[in-house]
Amino acid sequence: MAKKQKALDFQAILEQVNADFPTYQALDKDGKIVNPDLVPDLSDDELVELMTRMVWSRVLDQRSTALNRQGRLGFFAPTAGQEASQLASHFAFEKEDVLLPGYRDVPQLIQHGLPLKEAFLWSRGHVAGNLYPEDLQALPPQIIIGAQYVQAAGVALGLKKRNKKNVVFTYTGDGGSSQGDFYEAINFAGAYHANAVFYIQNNGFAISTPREVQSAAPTLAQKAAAAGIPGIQVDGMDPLAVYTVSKAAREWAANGNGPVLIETLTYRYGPHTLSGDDPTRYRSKDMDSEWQQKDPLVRFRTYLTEKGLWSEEKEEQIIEQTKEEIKAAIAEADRVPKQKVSDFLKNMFEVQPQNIKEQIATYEAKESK
Ligand SMILES: Cc1ncc(C[n+]2csc(CCOP(=O)(O)OP(=O)(O)O)c2C)c(N)n1
Ligand SMILES: [Mg+2]
Repeated sequence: MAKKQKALDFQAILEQVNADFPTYQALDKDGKIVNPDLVPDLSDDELVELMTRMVWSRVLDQRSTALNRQGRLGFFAPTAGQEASQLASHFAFEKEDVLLPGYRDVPQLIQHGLPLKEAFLWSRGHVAGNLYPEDLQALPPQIIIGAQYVQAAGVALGLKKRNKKNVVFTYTGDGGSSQGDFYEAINFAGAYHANAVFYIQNNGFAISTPREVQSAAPTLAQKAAAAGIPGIQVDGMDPLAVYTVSKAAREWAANGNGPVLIETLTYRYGPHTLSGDDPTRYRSKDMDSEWQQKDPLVRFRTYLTEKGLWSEEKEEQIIEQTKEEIKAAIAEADRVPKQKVSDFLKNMFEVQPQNIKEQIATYEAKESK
């Protein structure tokens, strides 16, 4: 009898399921290299460019927050804290790779080619914010949690069937990794060995729901196992490790080996969105400051300064340039004529059904008065 019990050792099975998902890190919070094998092969110019984008993103976050509070912007999901997770991952992809962002992934979308003006129009809910340049390989940010994963699986299969060496890359959050769409997508993409890189940006919270109650799994990366694909957890505050892991995952997927799931451990300093969330109700000051010690900009700044590639003056210059860029883009967005209801209705269908035609006629009559 005792022998039978031994044959069914669930504790051992559980330990096996939970084993081997370490956190990959190259650069620690003090800006020191802790794993030379994970230091990417980037030129000095590329390293500077990556830091420039991260500083740009921090400024965009600050200015967007201010513009929102002045009533000059619409929807905004803060990104400060997630710069390495967002910009260092994006840095590993090619322009022809297809980006399927979530609502918090606007910085990657702009870096992929969406004009800033259009990003602001999207924030305001203007149809013109969804008219993408022909050569922009991306869909608009997804608001439905996890839905972009299913779309990514489809796009990835399309790339595979057309023998493309490109990939789709998509982002969800820790909360998103509990959605049915998440599992369906990684399973489908895995079954077809489709060209996809799936990100879970684990920032510790789904609005106010802490990561600990989101799943019994100790890592979200291990969810890959059930889909038969590689899963990896990376320090999402470390731009070097995020880049290295992303680049390798991209290559793996582009070469027809199937998808990869990457969990980035990160934190959003701000509220969930600027639509009324108060993070002090579910996060402590201690927790905030613990994560601020891990800040991706601080550690990358230290690393680059020690290499003689960065200075305070350089950073100041980038901050000023970004502010100017934002000022110009918001002014451009202000010059776009206000959206009419008829414009919005015309945007919905290529071939309009009768009821939509009637609604367009009704609104056009009102709008012409
Ligand atoms: C299908 C669906 N359910 C619920 C919501 C409401 N909602 C918006 S954001 C959010 C939390 C998402 O958290 P997470 O995936 O961790 O992403 P984060 O916002 O932290 O980046 C929820 C529940 C939604 N947009 N879509
Ligand atoms: Mg989250």
